[in-house]
Amino acid sequence: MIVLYTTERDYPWGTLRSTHASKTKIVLQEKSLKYRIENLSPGNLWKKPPEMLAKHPLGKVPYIEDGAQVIFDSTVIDEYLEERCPEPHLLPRDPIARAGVRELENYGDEAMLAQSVPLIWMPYWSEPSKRDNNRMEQGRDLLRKRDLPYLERQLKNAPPGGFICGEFSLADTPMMALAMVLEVDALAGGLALDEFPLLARYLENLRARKSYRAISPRTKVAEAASGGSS
Ligand SMILES: N[C@@H](CCC(=O)N[C@@H](CS)C(=O)NCC(=O)O)C(=O)O
Repeated sequence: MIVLYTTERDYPWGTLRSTHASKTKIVLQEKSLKYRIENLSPGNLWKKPPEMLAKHPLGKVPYIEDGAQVIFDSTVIDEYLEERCPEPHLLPRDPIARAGVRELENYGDEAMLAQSVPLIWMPYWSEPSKRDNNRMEQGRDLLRKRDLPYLERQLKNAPPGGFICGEFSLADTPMMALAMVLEVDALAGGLALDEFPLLARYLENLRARKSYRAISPRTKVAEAASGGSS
């Protein structure tokens, strides 16, 4: 069975999860792979204890164990899972379409999950009185001005299928994490999506997917600690 190392915690304002590990959880769910969660304390991401550094040289999550094999980095893990268990396909066969999926996946990861989204998401791991609201607003601004207009344009030109590259693919996995973050942020009166109608509908499509239940802020840690049938 695959073990997914991540960070998840229940709060009164929703269950929070590592955004990058959520990308991998979605792939495990979409492929109905059997897995269990090893839930690390969020403090380990700062302390980086030796047992964590032994598995991931940067002491980040996610990493997985597949038998004796340890694999780290959400994108690397997700492509590994795609190769190990190709059905259902999350990468198209056509090389150009495949490059398109990887571009969007990379944008989601490098621009959003590594830059704009943490400015909003990290403060939610603290009590409301300890949150840096200016920092959160900077993150929302970056989304509003750079990332969401780009996604709205991509959705306008996307092939039919309802997702960012047409059929559901690896490109949608960081957007699932975005859907999770914006769901929590909306409860706190966060970002309005009126200027981005295609994106608003797309995020609802993502939240309606069965796999989203495993990362939904409404799903408690204990309710999504394992999954899969094969
Ligand atoms: N490129 C890595 C990024 C992973 C990452 O930044 N994970 C965050 C949690 S969502 C983390 O571990 N942060 C701690 C740190 O940056 O040291 C991946 O895709 O897995």
